[in-house]
Amino acid sequence: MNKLIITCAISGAEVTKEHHPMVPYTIDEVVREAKNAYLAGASIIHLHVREDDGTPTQNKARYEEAMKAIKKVIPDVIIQPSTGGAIGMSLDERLQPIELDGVEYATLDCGSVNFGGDEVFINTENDVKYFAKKMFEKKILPELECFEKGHVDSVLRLHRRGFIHNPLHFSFVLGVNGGMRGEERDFMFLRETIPTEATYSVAGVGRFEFSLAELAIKDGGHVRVGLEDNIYLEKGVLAQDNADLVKKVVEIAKKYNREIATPDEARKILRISEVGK
Ligand code: KMH
Ligand code: ZN
Repeated sequence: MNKLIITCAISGAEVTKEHHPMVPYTIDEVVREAKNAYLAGASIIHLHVREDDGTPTQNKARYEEAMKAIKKVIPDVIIQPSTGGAIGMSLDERLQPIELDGVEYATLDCGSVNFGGDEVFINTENDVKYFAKKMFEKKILPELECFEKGHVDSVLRLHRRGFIHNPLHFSFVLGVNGGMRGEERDFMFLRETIPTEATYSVAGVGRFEFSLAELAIKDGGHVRVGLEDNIYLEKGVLAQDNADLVKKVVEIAKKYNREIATPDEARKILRISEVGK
């Protein structure tokens, strides 16, 4: 089977140090979490940045500082900045990190979803087209984040109409409060919908993190874990840090004889060199 790409979502915008003390805020903490996740087996770091006090920001200069600091210690890692940012940010605020030189990959959120309580993460069809165009122009691979089946269908429609381009790499983000659950049947429904030449990764939120990871590993898909999505190794047992979550995925992968992709192998699997052509 193909090698397994592990993405680590080290920081997020919603989880805080009150939830888990290893959620990184400062640049030093971001580097620590990225480096340890990489050493544990992650080839991609999904990155949100914060001010030192923990406030989420999409500030370009802050991203630049974080990305340079990460690359200094792990130069070959793929850094995937978030263009989702935090709820309530404007589109251009969210897009700031893709203006930086050297960005090869970024998230593209493919539809709106309730985020629990009164919160709605808004991504209209025109927003998706706008983000996709910007990323295509900059030859940045969009990770097509889909929180439910309608988002997948919408991507396929926009792809047929020429607004979203090959290569297609989906991320099924399941288990968000207000979104689609992450049971096996939910995973299968999405997985069977995407074209055979497309690649995909799963990001299970909360208790769905490792059950979905196992399904994807068995199926030849890829996996995202990290404190952004889940803070527990198992019920009631906090992970020590991001690397701890990555290590658990590596253990599951061994069971199914999936070798772990290096960043360069991940670039090939995702066909990053074909982006923008
Ligand atoms: N923080 C969420 C509102 C992404 O990174 O693209 C959006 C999010 C998705 O985390
Ligand atoms: Zn994110």
